[in-house]
Amino acid sequence: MPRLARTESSKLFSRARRVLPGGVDSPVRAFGAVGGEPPFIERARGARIRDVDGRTYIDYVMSWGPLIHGHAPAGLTRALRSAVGRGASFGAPTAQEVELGRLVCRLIPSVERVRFVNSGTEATMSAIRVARAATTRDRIIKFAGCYHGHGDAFLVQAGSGATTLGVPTSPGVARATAADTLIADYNDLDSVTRLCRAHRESVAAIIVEPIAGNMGVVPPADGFLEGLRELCDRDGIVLIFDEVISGFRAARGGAQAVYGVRPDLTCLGKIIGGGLPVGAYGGRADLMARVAPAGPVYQAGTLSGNPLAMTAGIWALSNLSAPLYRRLAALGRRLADGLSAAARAAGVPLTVNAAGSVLTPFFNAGPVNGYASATASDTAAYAAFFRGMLRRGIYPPPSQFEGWFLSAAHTGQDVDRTIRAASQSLKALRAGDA
Ligand code: KE4
Repeated sequence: MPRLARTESSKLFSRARRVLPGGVDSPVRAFGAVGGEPPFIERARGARIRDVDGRTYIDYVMSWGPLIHGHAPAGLTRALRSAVGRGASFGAPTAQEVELGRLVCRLIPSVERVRFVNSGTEATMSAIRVARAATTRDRIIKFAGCYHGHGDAFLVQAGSGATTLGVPTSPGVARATAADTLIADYNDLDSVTRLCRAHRESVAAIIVEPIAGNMGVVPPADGFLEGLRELCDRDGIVLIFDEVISGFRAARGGAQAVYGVRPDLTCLGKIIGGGLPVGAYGGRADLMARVAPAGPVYQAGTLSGNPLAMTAGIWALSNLSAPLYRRLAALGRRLADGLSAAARAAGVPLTVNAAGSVLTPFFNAGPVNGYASATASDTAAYAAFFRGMLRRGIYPPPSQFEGWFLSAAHTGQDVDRTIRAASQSLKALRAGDA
């Protein structure tokens, strides 16, 4: 049997593993949960990515959410080309930070003041620090399966890559730190009420993804977010919405605009930077007034608010329009309905949860409404389905517990081609030859 020539991606992956842990800079990219080796991407445009071996794919990872306008939109490229000639970073105030800050406060009314950082992780780490300072309490409540970045306080029953790789509670997190992180069940208000009662006067914050995206997509049950708001008002707890995924994705005003629940602090990322590294936290003026140098809560960052990233964020947020969200929602419904129909025709149990332009097909008879039901999904079936889609030129997230993202660049034809590929992959799965 002649040896297959090694692909350029495979050669790169071998070299990568000699210098980068696992060959990647973020665990989920290594395909550990779906088998095989990851293609190394050389370039992208619109809804398509191309790997170093010249293969192109319709992309549903979209850099894990930031690229609501698609890859390399012409306007963004022009804006960055113009900005880069004026310098990448000054470590000094710039007009661009003010412009993006005003945009964020206008789009998300609960955000009266905002601080830019460089990642969603920095945003959530900083938000709980503000909450602890404001309440002089130490404990936080998070939800099993929700992911808020890799800050120590959050790597307790975390979702996303932590769940994907089967390490929802990471080694290296100090026991004392983990002890201050209390775990409730998403969409289960009683589990939160019990923790608040048991730890009365010691809970500083409840942090929640208002639309969960890191156990796969799980929308909030009716009354869940309202119930958290009431609990926080009753017990003097800071309510933090981690809208790193849902911010500017669920609607221009984020999930809080969709559900009409006003958090005290909001964490943002992904779309806010248009693909460049930007995170942000913000909210009530009285809370944010505690952040240095206005107040004593220290938080800083060399590249925070740098003019290149701000330029990308300004372009990304300035080009969010009502017609864009209507079109994305229609595409999301078309893809969700098509995947469900393909699974029914193939006789494969599948539950598709969708929230506008982000969705997850769970290999699970359903319903999927929390961490327990999400993690009961057949991850081996997802892995086989994933490999079938990749072979057919579709690039979904390499994990059952992530969202599939649509963008302004995806077309109805892209979605129909994706559904055809899914139908073939599901039939092959059912026949046992995926
Ligand atoms: P970053 O530090 O990765 O910018 O943001 C952390 C974060 C915070 N909050 C939510 C709700 C998030 O989804 C994330 C990061 N999302 C994951 C994927 N779901 C990033 C992908 C990765 O880890 O490679």
